[in-house]
Amino acid sequence: MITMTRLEKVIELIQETRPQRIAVLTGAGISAESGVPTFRGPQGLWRNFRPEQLASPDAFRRDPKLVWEWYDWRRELVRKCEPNAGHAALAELERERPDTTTVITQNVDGLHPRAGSRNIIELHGNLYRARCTQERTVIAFDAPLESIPPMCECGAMLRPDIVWFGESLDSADMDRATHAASEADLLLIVGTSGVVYPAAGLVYVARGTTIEINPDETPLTEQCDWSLQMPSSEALPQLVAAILGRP
Ligand code: BV8
Repeated sequence: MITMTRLEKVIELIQETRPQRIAVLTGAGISAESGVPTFRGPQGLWRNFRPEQLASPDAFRRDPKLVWEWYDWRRELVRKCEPNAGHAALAELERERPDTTTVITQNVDGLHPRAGSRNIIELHGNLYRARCTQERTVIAFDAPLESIPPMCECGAMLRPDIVWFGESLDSADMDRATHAASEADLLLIVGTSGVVYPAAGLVYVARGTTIEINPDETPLTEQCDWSLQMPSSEALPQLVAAILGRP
């Protein structure tokens, strides 16, 4: 008796149910194989700093220079990374199904747009944007820092266009993400430890099939219909091929 692997069972389920509306919630794990450090775990970004120390309005008020140095370090690190087969598979899915594919990402690394995805909801902002602390205008921010902290033309300080702990997410983004997650026939939860809210809460509004892709178990695992404990760069190309009805 040859037992089907869990991945084969999931692929068979997708081939039978032929889900149309696909939403994907991604976290740092989808970028791990691109060389971008995750937050938690042995090599995580947080191993040296506690999130509150750097990714919070208090940290920025206390020491904007330190916070900007940390984000500048991350921008330069991510700039050297390339999207991987997982990002590419989601971009391919959207090319084939432009009206029914939504990527909801917690990541600020900009690898989804660099891979070609367009219908993206960046819940936590983006490393390559900055916001004026006075006028709240948002600018593309990709140049190496001339001065730390960088200043807006109006004379006020710029801050990273990132949602910090204790800051509310953009309500329009959360509404769009909640709509996409609840309307999806299939919600993929990829590379997230499922500890940060309100993003992790999107799994609980899903009404379609939920599949987690993560080598580790997370607090979301038992909430999902399926858990594929494997790297996303291996799983996503196979799941996208099944969704697109390819052999
Ligand atoms: C909010 C930007 C309303 C920064 C981030 C007390 C006071 C204030 C708030 C709270 C509080 N208690 C709880 C909260 C709510 C808080 C929260 O959830 N805290 C948690 C930690 C307990 N949330 C907030 O503050 C949010 N705002 O609630 O506003 C409010 C206002 C005031 C008071 C109360 C509420 C704002 C949350 C956004 C914070 N900003 N990022 C920056 O990036 O610099 S969150 C940060 O964590 C990142 O953005 C990241 O996206 C996010 C989640 O992490 P993950 O993406 O899941 O990454 P992680 O490393 O954890 O996991 C990676 C996973 O990948 C692992 O499971 C691993 O196994 C897996 N993996 C590894 N390799 C692979 C893989 N998977 C697949 N393939 C592989 N190859």
